[in-house]
Amino acid sequence: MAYVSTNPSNTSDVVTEIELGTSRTFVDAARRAKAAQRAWARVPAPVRGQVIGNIGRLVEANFEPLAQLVTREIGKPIAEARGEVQEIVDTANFFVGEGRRLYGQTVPSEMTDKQLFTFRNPVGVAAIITAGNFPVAVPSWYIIPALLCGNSVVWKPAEYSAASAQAFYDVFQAAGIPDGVFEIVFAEGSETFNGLEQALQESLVDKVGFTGSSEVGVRIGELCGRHLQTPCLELGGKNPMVVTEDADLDLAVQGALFAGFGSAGQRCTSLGTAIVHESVYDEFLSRFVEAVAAATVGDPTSDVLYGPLLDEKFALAYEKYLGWIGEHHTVHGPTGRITDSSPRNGFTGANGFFYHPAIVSGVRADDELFLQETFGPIVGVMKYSDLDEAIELGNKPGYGLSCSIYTTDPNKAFRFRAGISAGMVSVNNSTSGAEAHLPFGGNGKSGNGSRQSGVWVLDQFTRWQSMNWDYSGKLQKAQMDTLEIGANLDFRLG
Ligand code: UN1
Repeated sequence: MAYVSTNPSNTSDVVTEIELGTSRTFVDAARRAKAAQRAWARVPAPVRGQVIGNIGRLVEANFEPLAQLVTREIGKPIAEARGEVQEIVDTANFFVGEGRRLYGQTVPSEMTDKQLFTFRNPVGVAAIITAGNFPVAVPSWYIIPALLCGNSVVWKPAEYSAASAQAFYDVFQAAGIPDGVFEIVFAEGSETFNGLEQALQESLVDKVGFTGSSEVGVRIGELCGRHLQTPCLELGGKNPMVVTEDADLDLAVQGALFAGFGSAGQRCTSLGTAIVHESVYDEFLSRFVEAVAAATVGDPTSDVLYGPLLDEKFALAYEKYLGWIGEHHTVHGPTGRITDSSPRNGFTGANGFFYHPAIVSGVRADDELFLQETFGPIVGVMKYSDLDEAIELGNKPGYGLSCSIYTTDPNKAFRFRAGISAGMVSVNNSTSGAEAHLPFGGNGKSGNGSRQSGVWVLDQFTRWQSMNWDYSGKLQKAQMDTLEIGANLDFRLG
């Protein structure tokens, strides 16, 4: 079946046409990956690190075309697309060094003439399934460490970012990865799921990495659980931003603007609800509304706050979320698609999936709008009166990816950090903006506690193996043949 990936800023611009595979295509790729993995694992880690270094250099050499392609295919503003490509380079740079570390330990034994060791072993074949809102950065968070650790990878990117995925794949292949070690498969969700199920049954996949919706994450978690596997799940978010009574409001508004509307609110780390202290609520709200009204929306190849939604599928889902706006809410400005009959000041876009930014105030804790992820340019605003209440509200939707607090009081910042369930906490910063070497991941509906990036992701793509080596020349039994040193435990001072 053919799939046509179009430019969401101008739907008559066809970016690429691809052939979608079936579950069989997926299983075949997993089989090739399985066959290639052992030889790859035997390549010394520092040499695998060199390949990762080459990937970093190749991405740098192809930086601008890759960023432009991301902008053309999913409508991400070019400045953010460049940031995204930079994130691949940052990840590669980090893992070059890890190729020379990938440390195990030497551990003392309780017996003489015996030594204990630990080693990190690759897991095997990693099946990586990613979304298209970060079509190249997020895949790199999985694929680079997976390869570095000696795994082979089968990657199923989102169809609607197929051209960006193919470009990413081609650049990686140019770095000298042996045949079969990195496979790409284009397929729809249901075919992928069936293929994954079969591949797990045939022991062709040893680890699953998935970035996408909580709903699909649950299904993948169930499937992996049946095969005694723990997937690395990076799911949705309903990320709160708390603005305290002592916050620098200009800073908070700037942060809310970027967190809520950057990438048209389509990051899993996007701001969901601003929870604002009652004493600064009106002031924050009016400044926020003003800032959003003044922002430029439109052509993502230029300097805009945001461009179109990723694809038609996302536009339709977003329209459903807009339906959650109720009578008790106040909506500041028009909502829905930007058209000739619903224009926006300073709009620079054309015929694409462009939507008005929506600020909805008067949000309540039992609103769908408060409880569910609303992937798109919409931010809820609500009031709180004491910090414990704000923390409780922040946790209530049951996600736990990222969050933010704007405050000038360290006491509040640390109380918030300890109370909030999110995997990432920003203080005086946007809810988005993870750096490539800090743990990234969520809890609750945002994930199963797995963490990507930095040294933390090594635990996803390796398994610890322990070794003990007795060179005493006799059988020494652990716990039984250990040396004992006597002590006078009845000894007391005075
Ligand atoms: C995602 O939306 O899946 O911190 C990841 C950020 C980005 C990553 C978001 N660097 O917002």
